[in-house]
Amino acid sequence: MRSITDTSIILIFILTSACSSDDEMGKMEVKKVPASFEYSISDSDPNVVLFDNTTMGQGAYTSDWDFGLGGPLVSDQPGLEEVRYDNEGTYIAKLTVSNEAGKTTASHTIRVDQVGVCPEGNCDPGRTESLKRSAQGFAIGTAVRSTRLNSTYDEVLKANFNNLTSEYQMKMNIMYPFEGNFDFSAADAIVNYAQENDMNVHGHVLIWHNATPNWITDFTGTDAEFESIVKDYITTTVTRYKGKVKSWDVVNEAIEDGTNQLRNTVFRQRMGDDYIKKCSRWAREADPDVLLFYNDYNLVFNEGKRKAIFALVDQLASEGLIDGVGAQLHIQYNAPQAGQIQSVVDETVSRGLLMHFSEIDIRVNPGNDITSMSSDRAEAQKVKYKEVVEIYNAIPAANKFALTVWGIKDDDSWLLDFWGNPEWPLLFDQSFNKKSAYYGVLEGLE
Ligand code: 9MR
Repeated sequence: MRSITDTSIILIFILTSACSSDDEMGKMEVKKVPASFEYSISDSDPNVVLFDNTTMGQGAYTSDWDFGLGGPLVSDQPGLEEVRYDNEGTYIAKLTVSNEAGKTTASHTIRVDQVGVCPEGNCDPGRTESLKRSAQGFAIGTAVRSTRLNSTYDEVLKANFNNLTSEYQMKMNIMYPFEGNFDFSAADAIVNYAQENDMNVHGHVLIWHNATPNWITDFTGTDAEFESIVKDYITTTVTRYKGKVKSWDVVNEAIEDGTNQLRNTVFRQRMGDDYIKKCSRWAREADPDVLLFYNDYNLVFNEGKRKAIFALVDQLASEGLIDGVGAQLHIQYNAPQAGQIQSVVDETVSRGLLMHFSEIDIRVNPGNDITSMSSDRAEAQKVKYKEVVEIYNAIPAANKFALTVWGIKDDDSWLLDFWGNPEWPLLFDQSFNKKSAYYGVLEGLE
């Protein structure tokens, strides 16, 4: 027989041990939460890191960042943390996770070189600058030919460009050389290359008086038959590249220098003054998602022509038939002045349209007074490239589209044949070396 006292002691013992084991269980449940995070480099800015807090824990805890830049701790917010590392160096980024059980910390080493943040902290000394990685929120383009997508071109293209314009093979004389016979072989090669390498294609150009096949210029049928052929050509072409070509120049250079009137092309003669609207509408119908551009030259030098072009743009815009304006920018080391380029930008931006600097090259020998590239001209060209790019970079984000250089290396430029002067207008010399001009573009992108 147990006495009351014995029973009480046993009860007290049971209760005490029950209580103490509850306490211990409670303590065991609240564990430290192991901190963890990952990071990636922004696609649009090589100096920006995106931090992703991947910590998984139960109960209440807080996460605080130390990005290694010397500032105060930053409490974690939903979504990714975006941090810019402007200067070369090594930084330790830390995430500290705290709860009532204590703190844990995870860290990663962020290394930054002259190109930007190094992938996985690995700054390969062979890493080089890249135009496309330096451009923030818009594409960097160049003109290409299907026969120049290989070997060294391939390396330079992949490293620097993400928007391709066909220099001549997506024009009507090449894509529709004979009645009833389309030839998309070269265009396909360019579009396929772009797709394989994650680049946009800017379609250039559906209608241009200088690239019209003879059978169209000399067409002897009725105007109605002519129009139906052009409609079929535009519909077939735009439909073929639907989802693969991001944007099209619909009509190129429709305004004539001097008169500043609508150029009297066979298209105008056969289809009427509103032929550009008709062509734009057919393109829109074939691919409602494709961006439609009007593209021309001398907008910067010639104010009268600029006014005529923007009057045309307004007509197209009033019917929703245009998304952007292409200013070619075949310019010189000493002209135009920044204000003239800015005027074209202002006209475009005030209309809420996209701005494409679509065919940039900068001549250094317009007066034919040099026989080899001089260091003075190289520097002046660099300064002009930088100026052009800075003007572009300052455009509001919503109006940015792409900067396109008209070719890769100097000796490939159309300007050599066109003017007959020795000329060095592009970003790479004939051996694919980066010129001062290249670094002017990079500096302009900063
Ligand atoms: O640079 C292009 C040259 O290789 C072609 O032979 C020519 C005709 O197709 O077109 C040149 O590019 C032009 C562009 O399409 C429109 N603006 C003027 C460019 C230089 O002529």
